[in-house]
Amino acid sequence: MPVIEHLSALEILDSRGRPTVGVCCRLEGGASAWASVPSGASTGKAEAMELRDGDKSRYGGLGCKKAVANVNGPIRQALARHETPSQQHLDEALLALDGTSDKSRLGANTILAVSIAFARACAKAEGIPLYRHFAHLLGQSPRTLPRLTVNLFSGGKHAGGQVPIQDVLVVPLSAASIDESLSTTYAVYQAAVALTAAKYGSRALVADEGGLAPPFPSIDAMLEDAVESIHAAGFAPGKDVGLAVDVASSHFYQGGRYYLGAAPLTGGEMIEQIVRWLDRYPILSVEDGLAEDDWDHWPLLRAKVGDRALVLGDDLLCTNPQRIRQAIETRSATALLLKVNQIGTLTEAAAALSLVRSAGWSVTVSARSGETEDDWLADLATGWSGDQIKVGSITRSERLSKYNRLLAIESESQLPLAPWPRSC
Ligand code: 2PG
Ligand code: MG
Repeated sequence: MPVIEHLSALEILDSRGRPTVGVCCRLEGGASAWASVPSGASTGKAEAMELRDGDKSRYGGLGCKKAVANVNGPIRQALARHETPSQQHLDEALLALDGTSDKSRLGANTILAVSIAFARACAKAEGIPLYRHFAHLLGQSPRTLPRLTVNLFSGGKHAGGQVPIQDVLVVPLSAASIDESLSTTYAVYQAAVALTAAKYGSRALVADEGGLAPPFPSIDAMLEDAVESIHAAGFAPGKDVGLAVDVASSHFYQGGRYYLGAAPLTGGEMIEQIVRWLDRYPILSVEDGLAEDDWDHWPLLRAKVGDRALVLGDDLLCTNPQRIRQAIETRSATALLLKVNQIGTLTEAAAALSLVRSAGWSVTVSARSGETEDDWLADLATGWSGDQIKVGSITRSERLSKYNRLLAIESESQLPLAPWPRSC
């Protein structure tokens, strides 16, 4: 039975140069592991709270020294030298120690770093790869590798808002492996670099998640350019390579209206707009097509597009079992964007996963826009049989660490790639 011998934390920097938390967990017997946690920019209102120092003289208040002190102080005191029979025991102990509903006392960033470092140390102690350990937490074996959804173009909060929607992603559909998915994506990405240079005179400068972010004159131009890049790379749009979009519409929703273009749209009009995009472009997944609070319209969105594309909830659901239950009851979505740091522990994220699986939904396991070089997400997506993974573009090393880990997992496990899900 694992016994934590020592826990220690360090404030490190993420891919935006902002502080985040890394934790080292050492078990009796010597297995020791390190894990660090990501941070979002386009966050949902219902996300668990990250603990930040608030001292404006340092990193504009974003420092994580308090989070570090929580690990090195009360968390270590409570957990070290006690038997921790399982991940669930650890996570429940952390939740009890925190004692708040939003994890604001210890911080969701603090708690998650401990949760993942413990999981990785246990995998080491068992002598198995992390993805297998993650699978075992759910009482299963790894079955598939997640299909890639890769950021090509960025807008919204990840690129200074030159277009309101946040991401256009490519989905290598005909690829039969992670290896082939990445080489396909590379070809499309290079075609997009050439196309944006020719059209907008822009160098291949990238946004927070490594996507290209030229000054698209409109959302349609962004989507047309994506389709043109697929063609130019020699692939058939919708057959070899499809598209996914993160509309991230909570961030242009105000007073019941969507500020997408010149005229504000009602929820019904926003849905019509999404249907028009689906008519014109090979879009297979629509994330946050509506705002997180627009519960009235989500069932209509699902009814109108659920048989053509994934109706994927990010801000809507925040990986939060309570919100997911509401969405299942109201038939508001068909897929969960699973971000462990939105909820703060592996155990609660597993509960979220189990809920959506029982409703027959699909799951996209997702990174955040602020990431570290840590690659545990690739193991999680594999161990938990995520249907898709969303990590960002194929530039920037904090993204590549996850893709490269998937390549290594593929090479050692020979697991097949998950098929694109049928609509539910
Ligand atoms: C999203 C994520 C990842 P952020 O909205 O899906 O792309 O962004 O981490 O900024 O919330
Ligand atoms: Mg999103």
